[in-house]
Amino acid sequence: MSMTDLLHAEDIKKAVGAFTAVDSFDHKRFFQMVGLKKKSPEDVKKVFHILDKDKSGFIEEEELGFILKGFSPDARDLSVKETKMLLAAGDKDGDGKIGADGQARGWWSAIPHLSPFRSIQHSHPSIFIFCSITTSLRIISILQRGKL
Ligand SMILES: [Ca+2]
Repeated sequence: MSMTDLLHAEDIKKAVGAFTAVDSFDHKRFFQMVGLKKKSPEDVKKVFHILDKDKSGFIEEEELGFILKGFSPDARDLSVKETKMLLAAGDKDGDGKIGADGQARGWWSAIPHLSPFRSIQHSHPSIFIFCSITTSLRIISILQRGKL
């Protein structure tokens, strides 16, 4: 699977073109421009796996430097400064790499429907409603027993 199977080539071109100047990279704007914001969590994971060149399950610092090339082969590499900032934004547990799920939330938080709660609401509305109701009932029963 290639990036253009998931995202529009025209969006990729525009997004990559917007950050050609060194140190101008803004990951939130980039992910939005490239169309990730409109994608399902499954598709975002597919994009993640394309960027994970060595298939380690993580996007390590070396891979982050070439992230733009993952979208478009003729794009520039990120500067050391941009790479560090991008890593800091996505690496919430400080292990020096970005994971596909929880650890990527710093990045994906730029994509509102991908926050964990919203993603359940989005992909499994009935489960979401069920969980909301059971949680509410539990809170009510705790309150009734005066344990809160
Ligand atoms: Ca990797």
